[in-house]
Amino acid sequence: MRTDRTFTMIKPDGVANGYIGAILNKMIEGGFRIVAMKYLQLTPERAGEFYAIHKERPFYGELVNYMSSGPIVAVILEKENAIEDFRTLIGATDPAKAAPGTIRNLYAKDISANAVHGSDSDENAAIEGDFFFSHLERF
Ligand code: IDP
Ligand code: MG
Repeated sequence: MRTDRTFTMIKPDGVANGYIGAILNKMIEGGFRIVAMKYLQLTPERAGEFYAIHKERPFYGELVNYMSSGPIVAVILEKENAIEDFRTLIGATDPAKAAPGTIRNLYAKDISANAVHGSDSDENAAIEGDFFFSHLERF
C-alpha cells in the first residue's frame, strides 16, 4: 500500500465561508501535490456511507446532516509521509485546540464545522479516495 497519499475534503463551512482558495494554498505551500479534485454536494445517504465508521458515535446524525448541507471539495493529495504531515497541517479536530497556523486554527469554527477532513491511516486514505474517484481520469 502506498504511504505517500492522503484524502481530504474542504467541508461545507470551508466552502461557504469562502476559504477554498486559502485552504488549497496552505496544502500546496505545505508541500502537497493535488492528484485529483472534485467539487460536489453529498446526499445524506452518501455522507452517511462515507462516515459509517462513526455510526455508533453520538454526533453521527449531526455529522451526516452537516456534511450534506452544502458543497464540498474532495481532494487526493500526494507527499512523502502524507498522512502524518497532513494531520499536522490541519491541526486538532476541535479548532479551539488546534495549534496556531494550522488550517483548522485559521479557518474552522467549531468541532463539527471544522473546515477540513484528513484521512487517519494509509488504509483509510485509499478507501476514502476510491469513494470519490473510481479512477484517475484523463481528458
Ligand atoms: P478528525 O476529522 O479530526 O479525524 P474524527 O474523530 O474522525 O475527527 O471525527 C470525524 C468528524 O466528526 C470531525 O472532523 C468532526 O466534523 C465531527 N466530530 C468529531 N467529534 C465531534 C463532536 O464531539 N461533536 C460534533 N462533531 C464531531
Ligand atoms: Mg477521522
